[in-house]
Amino acid sequence: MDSFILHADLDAFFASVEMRDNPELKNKPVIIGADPKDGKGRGVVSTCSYEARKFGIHSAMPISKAYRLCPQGIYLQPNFEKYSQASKHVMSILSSYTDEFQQVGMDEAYLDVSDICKSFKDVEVLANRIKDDIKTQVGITCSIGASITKSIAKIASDENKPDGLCIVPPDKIKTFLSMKNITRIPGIGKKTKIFFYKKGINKIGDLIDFPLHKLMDLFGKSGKWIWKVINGLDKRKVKEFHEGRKSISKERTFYEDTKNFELILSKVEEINEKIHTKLLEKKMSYKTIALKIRFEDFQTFTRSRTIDYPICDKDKAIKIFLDLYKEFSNVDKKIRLIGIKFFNFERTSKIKQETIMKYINV
Ligand code: TTP
Ligand code: MG
Repeated sequence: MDSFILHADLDAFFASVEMRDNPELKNKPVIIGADPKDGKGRGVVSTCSYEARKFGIHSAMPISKAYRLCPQGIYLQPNFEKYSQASKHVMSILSSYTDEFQQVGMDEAYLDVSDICKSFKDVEVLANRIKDDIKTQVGITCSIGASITKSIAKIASDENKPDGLCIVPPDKIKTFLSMKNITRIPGIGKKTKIFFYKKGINKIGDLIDFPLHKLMDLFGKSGKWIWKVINGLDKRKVKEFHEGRKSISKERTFYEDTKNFELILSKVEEINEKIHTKLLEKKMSYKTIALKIRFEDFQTFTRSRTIDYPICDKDKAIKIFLDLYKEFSNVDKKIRLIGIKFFNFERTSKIKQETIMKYINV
């Protein structure tokens, strides 16, 4: 069975946040980076708006060169605190759709949505919903690529930027790749590309039908990787990432807003189960459980309860959750998102565990 993988990448990220916060900057060439000091500044461009890109400006370009290309541009120094907040907000939206979520850097993430989608039509609906969520809740746009592997999803997210969506089903992968430069294959950097150019290979299409052994003869390990990417056989998994947290929470945005209690409960049970597997693995207990609920009109509530002693018990957790949920059970609105969170952790010490085990064995 093929997987359905999404890759989301924010558009002109730092510049988009600045444009969101200052509408006067909209549709203008905005350049984020070092101070240009009337063309004498040192340092580089971090990123720039799509309007600025029309002047030939791009990330990592010396700011003095950017200034020469577009002296009328609006030059701003980066405000990392603000970008970090926007990034966290985006990542919390993305990870609310599935556990199979992997953040890469500040503005990119992969999602394996095989559990939620059964066809590429479903993938399209979901991707548009995610794009809308980010637009309305964070106020910036992202581009999404979707396919059956991480590498093709990543190449696809770049295809229709900004605010793009590009879906590449397995039978379209070769056509999609054929006219693209060889450097679009993840891992084939600027240095390796010279090696390919020397052999007369420029576009992916130049080697698209090469059998594995020929690619390996020509390019060794890189050849094998290229063959896997081209043939949709890059099996790298979307990795979860939860290390070093003070809390563990999971949320689910429903595919469609719902009032169906059984569905809501089954989602909560599913995420509750997953969190407990992790907590048991890490030998962690918690004292506080919180519920998060968002209705169709985006009204969002959280409620929590702290108990006197640390536990790690999924049935008790559900009981407490349902108790907290009671307050909302008569609200006549559909639910968009449901979440559960655990914090106030204590490490379940080895000694304590052994004692418990002895007690149970008696
Ligand atoms: P990118 O996703 O590479 O670029 P972007 O989001 O600005 O534009 P695009 O629409 O093409 O995706 O990088 C994300 C952010 O990381 C970017 O907004 C600024 C920062 N960055 C730098 O500071 N220096 C760099 O050289 C690059 C590439 C990015
Ligand atoms: Mg980006």
